Amino acid sequence: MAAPHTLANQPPGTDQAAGKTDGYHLIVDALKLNGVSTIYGLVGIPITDLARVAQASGIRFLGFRHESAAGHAAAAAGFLTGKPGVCLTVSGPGFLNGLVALANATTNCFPMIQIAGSSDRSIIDLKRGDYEELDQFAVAKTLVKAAYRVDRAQDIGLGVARAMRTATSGRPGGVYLDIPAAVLGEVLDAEAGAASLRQVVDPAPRQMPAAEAVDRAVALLAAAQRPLVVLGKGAAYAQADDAIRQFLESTGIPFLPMSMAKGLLPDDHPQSVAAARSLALRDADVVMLVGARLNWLLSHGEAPHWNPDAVFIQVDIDPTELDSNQPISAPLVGDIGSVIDALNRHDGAARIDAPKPWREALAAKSADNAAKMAARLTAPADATRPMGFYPALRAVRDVLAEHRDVYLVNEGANTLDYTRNVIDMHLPRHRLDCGTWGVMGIGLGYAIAAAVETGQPVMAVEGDSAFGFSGMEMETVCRYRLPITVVVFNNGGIYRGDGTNPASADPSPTTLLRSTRYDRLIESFGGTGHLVTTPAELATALSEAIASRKPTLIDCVIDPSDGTESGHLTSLNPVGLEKH
Ligand code: ADP
Ligand code: TZD
Ligand code: MG
Repeated sequence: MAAPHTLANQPPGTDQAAGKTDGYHLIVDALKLNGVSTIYGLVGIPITDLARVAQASGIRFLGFRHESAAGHAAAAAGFLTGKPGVCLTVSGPGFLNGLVALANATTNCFPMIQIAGSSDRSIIDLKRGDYEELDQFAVAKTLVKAAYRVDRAQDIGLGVARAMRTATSGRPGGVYLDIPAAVLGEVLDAEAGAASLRQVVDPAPRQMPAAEAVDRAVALLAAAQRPLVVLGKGAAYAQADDAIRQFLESTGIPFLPMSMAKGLLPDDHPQSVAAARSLALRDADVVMLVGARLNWLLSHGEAPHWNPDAVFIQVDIDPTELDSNQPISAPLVGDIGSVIDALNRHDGAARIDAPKPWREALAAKSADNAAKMAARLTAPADATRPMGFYPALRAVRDVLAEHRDVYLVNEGANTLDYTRNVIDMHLPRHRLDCGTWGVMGIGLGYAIAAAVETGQPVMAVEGDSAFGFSGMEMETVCRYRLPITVVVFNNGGIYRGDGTNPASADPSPTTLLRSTRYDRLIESFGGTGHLVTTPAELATALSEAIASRKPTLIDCVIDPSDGTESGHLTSLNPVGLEKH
């Protein structure tokens, strides 16, 4: 279909000369004014010209093959930079595809804005049937932090400013900004348009905790026999790395990083108890949660995983998070940087000193478990079977040890669990994974954003099923020539390859084609593919890929019998009459 005739169809710049502007230009101007330098999206009616105008104005537009991946990229950009990542979609189904990512960003507390064009309200509201008709505003509202609709071009500046403020301030999240097609094409006086724009001042203002709240927390920590700090991805997001490190090192309190907080302090830090997680949770008497929720990922703070007498301190920007699972004895509501600064400056901070017997017990357990892990990683391979997860990850670990600045994206079930446990991180915000929802499909979107936003090499370690959710974005990776290496752990299935299926002549529900050559997929896009069957081949391919900074896909053949159903989450599967 032909694009609507608007000023945006003209070469860039001619609009200003005529003293006129339009909705397309105003959106781009409003985004630029608020520091947006990249848009992740997928074009079509009515937003194609919006992407063109953005590009012509110097904003980078990354065009994807599916809106979910574009949305996940915007979400990752939000996590990495602390500024909302922007995703641009068409109306109806394109909007819905992107909405998965916007909801996921909201769940993970990442700042993101999805801008979608929408159809004619007078047709939508009477359900008269329009091209890609959907009441997008009503749909989005229930799933995201906030939804706004701009009904007049003169309100674009206000709409963008509100989206910026809402996505970033307080608990970050996803904001939907609905722009009807008619508003995009609306022409108005350039001067009035420019005057309508707004720059948001201090989009995420600091929020200091009250003095008595800090006193309360310090008193609990000073009296603790077995204190523990849990660092969540909120702590990574807060970019208060030095203050957090100072607090932990001056108090000696052992810390447990949640998966996306790995690297906030290096995983080989002597106070990390990642390798003694069970003991730390079971015995800690005072637990300080920093940007981590007591949700399913932390067993809701319940026994037997946790000490039933544990007392909780929680540092969070959202007061309604507190007491959502366990009673919080010392709420510390504020932004993590301000709260940790207040703790560091408190007169009583010097009295906080994690008792030696507790530190020694955790260190001993960590050493014990680390030795067990080392034994698993160095066990001689069974030559009669394909490579298992451990030998493969040993190769990944050894290569990454030489390249600590590489960003690691990770999704799958067994692939996720094994990789998280084996691969140490050394730098903050360098690990991105399935997060709070345990969602598949984030892989290539997150990897693309990490490469675009940081300029660093990225490695995505993907289960073969997980990869399939965004695999077509390999073309995007190749088109933009991004320094991304994707490793597909090809075990021929969701969780594991089943081989034969006693229940039906069809493949089992968890089966995927084991013979798939994922390396050939990238070759069709002009990238580099490798098929590897040994750890040595994997290590060589990885080193080459990182050094080349060129798009690479490594199909890594994994023993289909090595994984377990649902990885570490087997127990979440309901059991009915029998185990099927
Ligand atoms: P994890 O999954 O790593 O345990 P969660 O996503 O459950 O982490 O928790 C992140 C928490 O961090 C959320 O409750 C969110 O409100 C909080 N948060 C995010 N940014 C900040 C910030 N700058 N200051 C304080 N809390 C924050
Ligand atoms: N769909 C979405 C969007 N998210 C999900 N989490 C799932 C489906 C269910 N699911 C998991 O929880 S893990 C997984 C699916 C489909 C894939 C596991 O297979 P894999 O990894 O090949 O990626 P392993 O290494 O074979 O376990
Ligand atoms: Mg698999």
